[in-house]
Formats: sequence, structure tokens, C-alpha cells
Amino acid sequence: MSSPFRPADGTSLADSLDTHRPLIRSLERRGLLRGGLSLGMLTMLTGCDVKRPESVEAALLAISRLNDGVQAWLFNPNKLAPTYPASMVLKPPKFNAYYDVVDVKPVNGALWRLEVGGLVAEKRPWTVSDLAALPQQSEIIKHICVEGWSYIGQWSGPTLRSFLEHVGADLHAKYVAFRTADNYPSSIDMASALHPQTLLATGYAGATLADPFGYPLRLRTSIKLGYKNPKWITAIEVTNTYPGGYWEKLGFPWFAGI
Ligand SMILES: Nc1nc2c(c(=O)[nH]1)N[C@H]1C(S)=C(S)[C@@H](COP(=O)(O)O)O[C@H]1N2
Ligand SMILES: [Mo]
Repeated sequence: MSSPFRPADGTSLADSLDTHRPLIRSLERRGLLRGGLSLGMLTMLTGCDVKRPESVEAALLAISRLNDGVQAWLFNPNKLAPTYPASMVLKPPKFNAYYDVVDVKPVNGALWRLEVGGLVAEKRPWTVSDLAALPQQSEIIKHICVEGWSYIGQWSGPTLRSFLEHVGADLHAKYVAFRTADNYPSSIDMASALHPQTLLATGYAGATLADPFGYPLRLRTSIKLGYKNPKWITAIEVTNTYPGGYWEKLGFPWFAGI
């Protein structure tokens, strides 16, 4: 999904969208897609081929099925998502971003500071060692991307809950918002932020996070799809104002991630 969408020769975007209008409408009705979905964006996220209508349809259906399969935990932040044995952990993890892995700009952990803002009592910036001083947790969970792939990964770090409690966050606020080094804003609801499987991950498979996967800090939550897991976090804000996110602005639903 690194290259911007360009309509294939002889295929008008409007024609392709028209072919799938009923399916798109039914997904919209079920709250799976929100206004503003473009075929271009769908193509970028799914790698489908607009020249083949059945490929577009398959992508739409995959999004629909994926949502049906995961919504039991997506919509119940009190429920634990499945965990897996260490033997299933993928090493190294599978990379994704809105650009290619060669374009990742590594963050200097020694200079890095985590800004903390919004409805919190303690706004001082955090360092890598500050985070390491919080109680650490490890979890082996499945990462699911809307592109239709997934992998099992072992993530470690403090829970977002312990961090929020530590900085005296208003735990009744609506949202926790993230800014990142690559300008990929993201946000989640407070219930999901407080979920026991929502980590501020600093490690993968027993080692420090590698650069492509978000060093020094990324979100890993078992109850959201891949794109709700911002990497290279530089700021965390607690707020009652809807913060949106990178893909959400392009039409993807905010809560579940698809
Ligand atoms: N900062 C940042 N975080 C991001 C993205 C991104 O482009 N930038 N892509 C998201 C998407 S779509 C996915 S699937 C996961 C991929 O995480 P991984 O590379 O650890 O598998 O990161 C998410 N977090
Ligand atoms: Mo993704």
C-alpha cells in the first residue's frame, strides 16, 4: 500500500463503484464503512485490482467478514481476546505502514521524549527508562490488518492503563489520542484504552522493538485491528474531543477499525 492509487486504464472509478453500490450500501448500513470510502483507498488497503470487479467485491466482503468475526471482542472491551503459545510467534513480525519499510525513519531512543497532554494531572515528558520502570506485561496476540493478513506476535511493555493511572489521567474522559513520528494520528475509546490487553509496547519476542515495528514505543491492543495500533508514538493525549485518525479521515470507521 505504499504507492498512491491510480485508476487502471479504461476503468472509471465511478463505473467500478457503481457496480458495487449495493454491497457498499449494505456495508454502510451495518456501520462497517462510513461516508467517504473511495475505491482508491480500498485498493490501497486491500491490494485488490479494480480492473477485476470480482476482486473489488472480494475485498469488500473480506472487510465485512473480518468485522463479523472480530466484533465479539471489538465491541466488548471487558472481554479478553485469545492468546497463543510462544511457538506460534512470528519472528520478525510482518511490517506494514502507509509507506514502504525502506522509508522508515528510525527514532533515536536516547533523544526521544513522550509528550503527555490533555486531561492528565502530570504532564512531564517521559523517557524510555521512565517507561521501563512501570510494571511490564507480555502477551501473545493476533495482529489483524484490513488488507486481509494476520500474524501472531509477542508484545511487551506497560499496560496503557498503568500509564494512564500513573499520570493521573481522567479515566472517565472519552478518548486517548496518539501522535507519531511519521504523522499517523490515531485514537481509541477509553474503555479499550483501559483493557488489560492494551499495551504501550516497547518489546517484541523478548527483545527491544525493532525500528520498523515502532521503536521505542507503539500501541498494541488485542481488541482493535492493525491500523488502530500506532507505531513510533511521540505524544499521548486524554481528551473529550473526537480526535479521529489517519485512515478514519479517509472513511474507515473509528471504533472497530473497519
Ligand atoms: N505510525 C504508524 N503506525 C501504524 C501504521 C503507520 O503507517 N504508521 N500502519 C498501521 C497498520 S495499517 C498496521 S497493519 C500496523 C502494522 O504493524 P506491524 O508493522 O507491526 O505489523 O501498524 C499500524 N500502525
Ligand atoms: Mo493495517
